[in-house]
Amino acid sequence: MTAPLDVDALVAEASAALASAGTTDEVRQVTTAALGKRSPLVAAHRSLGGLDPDERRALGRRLDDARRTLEAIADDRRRALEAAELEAALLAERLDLGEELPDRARSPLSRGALHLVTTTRDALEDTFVGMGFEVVEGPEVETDWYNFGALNIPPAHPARGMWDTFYLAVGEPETVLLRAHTSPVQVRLMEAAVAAGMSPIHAVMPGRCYRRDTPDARHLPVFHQVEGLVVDEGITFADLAGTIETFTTAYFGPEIHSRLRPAFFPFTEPSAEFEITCTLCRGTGCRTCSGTGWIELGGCGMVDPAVFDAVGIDGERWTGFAFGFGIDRCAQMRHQIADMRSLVENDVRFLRQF
Ligand code: FA5
Repeated sequence: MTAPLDVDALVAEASAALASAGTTDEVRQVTTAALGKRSPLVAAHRSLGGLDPDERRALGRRLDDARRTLEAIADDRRRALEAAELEAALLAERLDLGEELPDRARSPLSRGALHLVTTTRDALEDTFVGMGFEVVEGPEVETDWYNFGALNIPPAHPARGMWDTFYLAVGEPETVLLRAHTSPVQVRLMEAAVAAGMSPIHAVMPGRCYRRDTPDARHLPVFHQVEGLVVDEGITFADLAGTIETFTTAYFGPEIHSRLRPAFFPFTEPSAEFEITCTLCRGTGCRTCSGTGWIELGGCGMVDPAVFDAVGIDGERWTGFAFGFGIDRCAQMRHQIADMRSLVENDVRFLRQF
């Protein structure tokens, strides 16, 4: 007969061991020692058969209670240790790159923004799309034919002096160039329409242009234009004037007026210069408008029959108008920028205003 088991002492001892267990592994070891197959508790259970029924029932109940108590304590301790172990692992694996960086690098990033010329181009496209035009683009590196020849400006024609052109050292001299205006895109568009069996054209063609112009308050050597072309049956000069007026008020607001002044372009006849009220002085005259109160935005006119001939359109049946004006000039007028060179100096203090 073995000495009777002191159940209370066993429970007290095992709970103290569980309370001081520092890892889930230790909890497992203590639990196995107190409740496992070779534990005094299980041995006591096995010896229950040798007791009389009353003693057997009483001790059996105490042994079961002790097991339940210890299991509950072990569970709580295991859960608490698991949570602590997880937290420690997360802390150890955390990568905080920012802590090593100087303050400036940790401050919120300032977001970039689109350049004023880009947002102006977008707004102009939106205005024209709203008026029923589609948007088309063409190449910046052009041939003499598209930039000049097809536009009724043959080699050595005096009108070439209107566009001081950059030529590329490719092929025969002066045959490949950086386009000096967006008008070559009208030629490409009309050729494509003819190739597709000819149907009406209502398009605007925005893009970058290049000229050997000295930078000043109203000129840059690299600038942007938007070309417009309408070809249909029965188009007249009144349609052109109406389109220019509708565009001016839609884009600049009702207080800005437009006017057309007779001009010359080899590819339109009649031709006009398209001017708007100077937005800097509201028409009274200032340095930017050279004291005239008006700023030239672009040129326009009825498509010259010679251009229709060059692309193979029947000028007896179809008529059309074209216009071309500066996008940078538009941005300048819309935002009252005294000097166009500010647009390309990349001073963020200036650019951030828009
Ligand atoms: C032309 O380039 C013609 N292709 C416009 C045209 C198209 C006329 C269709 C008739 C029919 P012009 O050289 O005047 O025209 O230039 C038109 C506009 O482009 C100018 O009024 C101005 O707003 C802008 N522009 C011209 N050169 C510069 C420059 N160096 N810097 C900034 N803007 C410029």
